[in-house]
Amino acid sequence: MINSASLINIPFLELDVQLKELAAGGASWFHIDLADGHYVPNLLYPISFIRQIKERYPQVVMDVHVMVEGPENYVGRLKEAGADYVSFHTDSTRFVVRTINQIHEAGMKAGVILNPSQRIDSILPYLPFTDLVMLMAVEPGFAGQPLLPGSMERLQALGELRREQGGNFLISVDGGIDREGARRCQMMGVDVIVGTKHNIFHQPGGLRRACEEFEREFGGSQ
Ligand code: S6P
Ligand code: MG
Repeated sequence: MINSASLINIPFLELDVQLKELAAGGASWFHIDLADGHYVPNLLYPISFIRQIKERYPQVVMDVHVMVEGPENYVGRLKEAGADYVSFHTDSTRFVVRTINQIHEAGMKAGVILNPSQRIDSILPYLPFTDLVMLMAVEPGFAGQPLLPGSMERLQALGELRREQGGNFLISVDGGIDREGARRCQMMGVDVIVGTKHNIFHQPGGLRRACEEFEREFGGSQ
């Protein structure tokens, strides 16, 4: 599985140091949350942040989580900034397939995201088009939340849907997954776990060691 470290966990004044620790620990994806204050009641990261991180860590996959209304309006600028995966919420636009196509036309990978209140099978129409499905195991918008009950069962259902449909998209989970949860995720065939305070940040041995341990136990980058 891939550990996609959520940069929201890094205090701004410690960005330089903690990004180096992540890189030294082998983190190959960075998860970058964007929020517009409309889709969710929070404001997160200017697009220029992605560009600055990508310039310094060109080898790291920029896994951008777009929590905005009308994500189709941001595709061009995300491409310019160096985004690799652009994932958006299916209820944030009336044009889900069109937005996926725009992301692909810009040369990026497209992901669709399921909120805790959405049915798993609501994703069906998009499966032939998407590169990744991300399941929210917390409500979108804020860091610091516990895993929502039922999230593991929902991941299981998503894995089964992928098997039934013969899809080849990645399954990603954002929020609240601790090490034990990660073991269960691995058995369910989850591909990407967002790195949070539950698994890599705020761990007793430090950030670098937590990343190395994740790599050793769950290994493999895509
Ligand atoms: C939530 C956001 C998530 C969080 C991540 C880290 O809106 O999409 O990506 O940043 O879950 O949160 P924490 O506090 O659990 O480390
Ligand atoms: Mg996120």
